Amino acid sequence: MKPDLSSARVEVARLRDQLNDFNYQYYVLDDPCVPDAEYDRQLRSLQQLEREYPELLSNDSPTQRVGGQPLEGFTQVTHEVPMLSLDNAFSADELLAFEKRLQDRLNSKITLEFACEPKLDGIAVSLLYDNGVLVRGATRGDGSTGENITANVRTIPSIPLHLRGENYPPILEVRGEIYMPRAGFERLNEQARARQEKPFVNPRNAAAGSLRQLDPRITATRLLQMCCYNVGRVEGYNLPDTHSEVLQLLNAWGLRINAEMDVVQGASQCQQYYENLSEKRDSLAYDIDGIVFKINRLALQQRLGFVSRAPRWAIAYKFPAQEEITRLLDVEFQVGRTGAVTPVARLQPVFVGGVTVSNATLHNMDEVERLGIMVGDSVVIRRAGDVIPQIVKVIENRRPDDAQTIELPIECPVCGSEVEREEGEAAARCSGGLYCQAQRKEAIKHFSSRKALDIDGLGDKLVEQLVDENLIHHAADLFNLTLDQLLPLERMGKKSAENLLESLASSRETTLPRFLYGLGIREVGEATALSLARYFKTLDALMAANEEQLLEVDDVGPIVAHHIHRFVRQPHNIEVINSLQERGVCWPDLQVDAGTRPLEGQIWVLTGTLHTMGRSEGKSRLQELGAKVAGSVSAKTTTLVAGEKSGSKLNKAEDLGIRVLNEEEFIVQLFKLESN
Ligand code: 5U1
Repeated sequence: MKPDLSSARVEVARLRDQLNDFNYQYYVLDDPCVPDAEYDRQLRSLQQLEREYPELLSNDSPTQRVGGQPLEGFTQVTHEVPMLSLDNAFSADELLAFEKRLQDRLNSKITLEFACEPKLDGIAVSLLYDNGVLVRGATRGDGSTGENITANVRTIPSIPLHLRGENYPPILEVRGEIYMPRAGFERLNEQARARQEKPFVNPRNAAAGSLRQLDPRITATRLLQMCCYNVGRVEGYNLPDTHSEVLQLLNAWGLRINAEMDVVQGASQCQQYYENLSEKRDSLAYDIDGIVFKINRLALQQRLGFVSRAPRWAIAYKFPAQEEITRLLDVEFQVGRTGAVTPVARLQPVFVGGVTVSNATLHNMDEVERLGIMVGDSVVIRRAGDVIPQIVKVIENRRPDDAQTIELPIECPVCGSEVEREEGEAAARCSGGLYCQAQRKEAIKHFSSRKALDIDGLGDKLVEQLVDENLIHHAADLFNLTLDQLLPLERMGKKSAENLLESLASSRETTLPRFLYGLGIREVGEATALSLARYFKTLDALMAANEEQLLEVDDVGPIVAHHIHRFVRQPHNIEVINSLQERGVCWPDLQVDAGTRPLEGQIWVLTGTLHTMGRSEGKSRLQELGAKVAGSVSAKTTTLVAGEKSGSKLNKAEDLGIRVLNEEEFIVQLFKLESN
């Protein structure tokens, strides 16, 4: 039954307060208090009432985030108080020099107090609240004039349309950074790739592109966030004495501030903060490019004032750049274990993200084409976190006249066999199989790797030497090596040679899943090897299976079945498998009882550091219980185990409403399941 107007008004106010509280808990405090379904139910009730009583509609209602029509263009906004930029420091010495400049200017040697927080790699914006209502959102622009992006900022859930509480200033203009968390960036690029569109180069560009949309409905689909770091203008209100207290106040009014914000004494503690955050950087849910240090006392800030467009009282201590420009000197083609011929960029060495980079993979010829890259080009390379360096784009207007096109070789650069490219496949492959020395080396490296036979002391360089010296041709030859053969090798002492022979002897005893994985069959990773072993229980049964029988196995589709079937029928593979067994490689029989696999059908993901057992042990114990363990979180994930320093996977799981266990909860679960 339709309520009367006055009870509708009360209910509308109650629902708005409730929904604003939920939003605040979720987006500003990162502490969700109700399931998404509850939020949706209340939002729908509010929408229903606002439809029934349009006179109760208001612009700051949580139902009104996404506006109607696309804009024709952005109008200009003048910043009454200019939006400043920051001076930079790039070393501990420059930080000390900053402290000294401040002390000299203040004519005092007292230890200065600094507020510190990460410098987010996003877009600086200003938000204007008039009597608590968000009336304007603007980009920084040149600091004096920016663009009016109100319709777009309204779609960002961590930006309140109305300030919380009652005790806010009649006029408040806050500044901060709008950024795209890494999980949102990955999701956006996955979608772009699925639509064959060009992905964004980095989260910052993705955030900028999202804010420049004329249609706010598009912005609303992008995962954006805002963290506030300063007050531009305030009227009718006395701010507290310190910057850190101002931030707490902003937070109480419903604005998001950075959770890493801290207050420290003197440059030495600033340096400590910088180092701690450098270590934490990769595990944060968002990109940062440095730390901002600000004199905490506002009175001191005022005494120090500004030089040109930057305050004297603040500095951005930058991390080593993650993007740099360098030149593509050459492209070489490397041959991998499965014969894939990969173009590798040889670069003019460049210091980026804290290391010198001189190589980057170009993945395949599709990528070469997508980038439109030529030898001699100036390129932007990016190294974020532990991720391998990527060439993100070519600076076309710097292309030299003698730039050369990159061509896929017709013959394998290692063995001279024909290079083939199957239809629908991005990779080109050397057709030489185990005749190709490069493929043989990679196959042996894979066979001895940690997840396969785990042969201690047999590094990549040693495998290469052994193959180059013709001491081994395939994996089985490893088990015939003698001390006399090893001792003359480069950098091989007697002790290392003896240790290697010992670890070879002990690695003979393995498990069927490890052995199958170690064979290096195309598309057979750890999980598939485990499923195959569980299904067939013996190697003979697997080798005798036809493609139809292989398709019965979990994880095995037609392509994988085809690769396995082909592999176990090739005479040289049969020969290697037989020799390995003749030379003592063995495993215990597998007797897996279906009753002991309570996690059958579930998909788990492990992330962060697990102190008690490590991820690899956690993974195999889950697999023993029947779970599939995946590397990334998707809507199909059943449970995420989040160890210490969990980053974007945790955020994504939370966004998708997936069950998350911490390390302790995970161990309790494991014990329970294993003891059943
Ligand atoms: N975290 C943070 N980023 N950031 C950027 N604080 C901060 N402060 C800024 C800027 C431009 O400027 C104020 C010092 C005015």
